[in-house]
Amino acid sequence: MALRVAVVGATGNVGRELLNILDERDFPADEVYAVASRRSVGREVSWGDRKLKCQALDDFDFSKVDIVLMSAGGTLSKQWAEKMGAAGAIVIDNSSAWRMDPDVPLVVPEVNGEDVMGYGKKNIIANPNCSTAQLVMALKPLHDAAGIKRVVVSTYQSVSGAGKAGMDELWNQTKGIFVNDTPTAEEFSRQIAFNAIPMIGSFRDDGFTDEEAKMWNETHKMIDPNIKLTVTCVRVPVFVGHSESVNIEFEDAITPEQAREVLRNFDGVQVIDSPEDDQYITPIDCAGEWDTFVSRVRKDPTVEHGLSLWVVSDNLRKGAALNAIQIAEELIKRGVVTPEKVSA
Ligand code: 11C
Repeated sequence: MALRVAVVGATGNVGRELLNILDERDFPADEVYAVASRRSVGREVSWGDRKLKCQALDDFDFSKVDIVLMSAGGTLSKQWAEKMGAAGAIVIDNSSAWRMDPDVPLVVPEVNGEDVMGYGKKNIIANPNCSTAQLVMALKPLHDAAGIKRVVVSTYQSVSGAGKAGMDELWNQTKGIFVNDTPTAEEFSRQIAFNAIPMIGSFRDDGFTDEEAKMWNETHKMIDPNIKLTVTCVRVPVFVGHSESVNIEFEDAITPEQAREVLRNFDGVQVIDSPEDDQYITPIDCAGEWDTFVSRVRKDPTVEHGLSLWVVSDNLRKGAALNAIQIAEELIKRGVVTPEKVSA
């Protein structure tokens, strides 16, 4: 008997990717339950070539599953994750609700996979924000190689980060503009079609947004609290794939060639970087991929030891669903959940 998994938020962008990736990676589950809000009960979603009917969150018995993959927003996570954990399931939560809780590990397996072992206080493990997940994939090997002092990041975030409604808004505004419709902005604070919006989430008193603060807080928790980061998050009219311009100041010398080598040797990172052959990555190239891609690695001549780079990843995959499933795989690898244990 293999593992039993519940996907909560199964009809959303990330929920559907969770089901796709469980199948693609041949995750050892023999039961997968699709759980959603009451209005989605009975709706069918696909797990490979199997069809699952959504069950209501309110009625679901979480004691019958080993792992909950939860992507239903922070409010529902706050309300439900501890109860699911108390019922015996380990909850891997994709929202921001638990990330900074000292009793909840925040994990990108390639970066700090060993931290999953701290799952036990609440039976919850948090998945980082999508823009942080791909950032730490690039920062961690470089920090280990040359010690990062300070990072300046500007993001170019796709509309799928705001859910299916965000994708629909870009699609409808883009079509509408060709027939002289007046665009209405609902999911985003301004027109997103043919535009760029320097505000994601909500403003804080210090002028940054909460999306920007997530990137430094989560990087500190997963890699090193001494790394200084300043961040600007921007929404761009791209459907899938977040991009980041990353400028790094190091303690020690590191050349672009050394950085490319270090990045290439890190699991889950691909370096696509040959200006002489016009080779670099764009979000369209990374949609549907598992890896984080790095391009445009170059020396920053304005500081003693500096590099600039471009980091791109599928925000629904490494930024969300894939990372959550990798956390579940890490739990299997470390013997926390095993098919044998379940059948015992
Ligand atoms: C976006 N990064 O692109 C956000 C979505 O804290 O999990 C994910 C927000 C979060 O809009």
